[in-house]
Amino acid sequence: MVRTNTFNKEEFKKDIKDNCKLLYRKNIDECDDQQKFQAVAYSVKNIIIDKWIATHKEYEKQDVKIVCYMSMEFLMGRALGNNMINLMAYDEIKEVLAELGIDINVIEDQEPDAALGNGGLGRLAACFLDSLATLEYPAYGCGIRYRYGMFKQEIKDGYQIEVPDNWLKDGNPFEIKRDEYRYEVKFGGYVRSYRDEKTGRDMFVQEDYRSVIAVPYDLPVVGYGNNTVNTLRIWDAEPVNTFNLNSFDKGDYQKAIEEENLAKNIVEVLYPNDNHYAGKELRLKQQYFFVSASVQRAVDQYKKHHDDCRKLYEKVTFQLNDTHPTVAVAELMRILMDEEGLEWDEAWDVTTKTVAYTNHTIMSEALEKWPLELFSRLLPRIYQIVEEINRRFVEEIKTKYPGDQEKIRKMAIIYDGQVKMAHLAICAGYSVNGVAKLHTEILEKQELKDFYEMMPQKFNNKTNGITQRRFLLHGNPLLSAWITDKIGDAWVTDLPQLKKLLPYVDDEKAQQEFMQIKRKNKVRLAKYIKEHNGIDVDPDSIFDVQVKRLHEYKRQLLNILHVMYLYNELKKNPDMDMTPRTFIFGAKAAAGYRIAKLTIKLINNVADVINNDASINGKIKVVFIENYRVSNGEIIFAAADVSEQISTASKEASGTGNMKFMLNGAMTLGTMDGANVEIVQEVGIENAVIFGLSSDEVIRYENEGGYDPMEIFNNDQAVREILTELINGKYSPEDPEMFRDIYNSLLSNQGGRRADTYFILKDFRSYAEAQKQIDARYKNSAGWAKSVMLNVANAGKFSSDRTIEEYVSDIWKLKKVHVPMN
Ligand code: AZC
Repeated sequence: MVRTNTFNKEEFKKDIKDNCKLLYRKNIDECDDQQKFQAVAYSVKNIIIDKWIATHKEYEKQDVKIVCYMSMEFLMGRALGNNMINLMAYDEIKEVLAELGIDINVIEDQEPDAALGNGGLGRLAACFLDSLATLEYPAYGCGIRYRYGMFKQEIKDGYQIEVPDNWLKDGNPFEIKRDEYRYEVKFGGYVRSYRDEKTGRDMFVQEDYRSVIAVPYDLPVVGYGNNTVNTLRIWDAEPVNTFNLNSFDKGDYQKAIEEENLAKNIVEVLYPNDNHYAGKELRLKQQYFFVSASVQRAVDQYKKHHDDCRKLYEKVTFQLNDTHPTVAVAELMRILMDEEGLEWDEAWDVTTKTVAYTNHTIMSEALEKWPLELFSRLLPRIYQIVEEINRRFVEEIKTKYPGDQEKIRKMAIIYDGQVKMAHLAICAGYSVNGVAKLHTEILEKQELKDFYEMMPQKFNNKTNGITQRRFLLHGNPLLSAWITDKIGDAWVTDLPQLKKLLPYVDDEKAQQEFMQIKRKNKVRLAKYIKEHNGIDVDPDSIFDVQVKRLHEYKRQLLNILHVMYLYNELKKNPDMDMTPRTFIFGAKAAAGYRIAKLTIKLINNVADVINNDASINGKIKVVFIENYRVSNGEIIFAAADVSEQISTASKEASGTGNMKFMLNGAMTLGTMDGANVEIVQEVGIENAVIFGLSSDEVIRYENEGGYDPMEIFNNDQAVREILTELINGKYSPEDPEMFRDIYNSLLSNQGGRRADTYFILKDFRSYAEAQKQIDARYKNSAGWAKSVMLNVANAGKFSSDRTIEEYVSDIWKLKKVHVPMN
């Protein structure tokens, strides 16, 4: 397939100028930067729109099967640059803007990140959409149009402050409101049942409910160099009838107010928890809201061309991104039975061929379990259906394992006064997948063992991936150009082509070119850090980076404890031979996650002390980058030498940041966890630095009730020293007790929680050794260059294009649709 664009520079220039007039009644020179961004974005949308129309015409014409990727989160980042890239018009548009005296980077920086997600799970959804459109597969992303996305993080006095992310403030030029696809979503009330005398069927009607209207906004998802433009459909909420508020109909006054509030609240804000379930009523409302609207829409779309809902699965599949959209199972059953008149068995047959589930974590605190009281009050009809699904499932378990109460306790959907969403998703889904080999193995052997034994055919692995269009082509233009110069540009849609770089890894000139590019990217990041943090960092130091959500299992604490240790070593031995190192952190902590926020404060306080100690000659610098997100992430990945992937083995389901670093030529310093295992397999163990307990060892310790960190404390003087520094005021002279909770979490059991739950002290020495190895390896500059080039050359597997092809052939069974343009 030939990927091309049909870009006309002069037309485009005129279009931008016209937009300035149409939108702002101004000439282009009178517009401010935000207005210029809007004008440019509308011009780009103008190119997209014909393709978007053509794509959906073609889907209808060919009556294709479509995947609905159902997700509470889509962490899209900025759209403008990505759309320009995928239209293959980036350089041309950059030129047009230059001719108008406009700097493309300034324009791109005007766009707020669409941060409708927390971390890996939401960003994965965004990468998947990019790959689906590029590979010409029919797909919808289905989600929520949060008025406020992931909060903006400010660091004040070392503390994280959460600032609301008003991302829609200036309007979103790419979105289109689809008023014609409005759906009512009902909450609460009760279910009235009666027998329909004509048909003899039992009927169920929800009464005395409160409802909202779901209104979709569509965002284009542009395929790379083709005519495919898929849709991310995110739902906004509107009150059923605002008019009631002004009426004198006092009887409805209360209801009208309640519905007005429901509409206002339901899509107000993204819950800022990553890998953690908070169990809030509003969250369940959000889930049912977008799921109900999406499923209603999918069924209506199907009925446009088909009259037999028993074959719905031939035309649509719902992929559940974690358990968050799992009410889709019961909602689809409800629509098929209560509205389309199918019998239970018929509806169940359709549902279990339509819904598939992806698990993204084994962390027990992330498992969604809704209290029966809440669930049945909010969703009375849905609850009835879940009860019946559970009743039948328990019968099945009894038949398969007669007399085994334990199986029922462990597998039932409803148990102990709770609805267990993962059990519902597994019971109803036709596919259950993990997101990396190791993760899927742990699911099968441990976490979901009983389910795997009962229905092994459902289980499969889909190792995650990332899109090289954003994380290399857009984020790292220098390296992209270099690669294309060496091997051509086929890698943009076929990442394993990077293997063609192998002949260059021993070539001295190529190594130098590669490291020069890395250095330029480090200078770019250094500039960003200077502008945003006011800290000078040395581009010739090793950039050692850990950017990801802040979570205890990801062990940012291990990293900063090691920095404290290294600092002590350096103080004791000022002539210590080490390459200067810049430790770079970036992480948001959930607003209510106390120990995570305290860890941010610790990192910043350690940074303060070390960065201001002139006696170490700038050999160590510590930087905490404020408000880590997709857009500055692109700059960070491109500049990294060392990629810190140091989660406690078995805890990180996959990780995807690890892949972004690898693709940009950083060395992984990591544990054998998640996709790190597969990264090492691809690049060779000698081109990564691996340390720490294995997942088997961690699981064994956990089954034995932990280990004794006091033994390490008592025997390892250097460890004792840094731990003591947590409570002697070295890093918090104004309040020596400040970090007491971190100290305690490492050394004492607390209310059912084991001391050092995440084996930080257990892995400390092994980590420190690994860090030493990094220093030694970096000293050999040719060896280092070769290793990081090998990382790039072997990153092919980690394209989300590969992941999507696997989902398509094993789970979704979609056909490619080539969209013609006339
Ligand atoms: C994350 C996993 O923690 C991460 O390892 C994985 O790469 C990512 O999903 C994408 O699969 N999980 C989450 O963000 N959240 C939950 C609830 O699992």
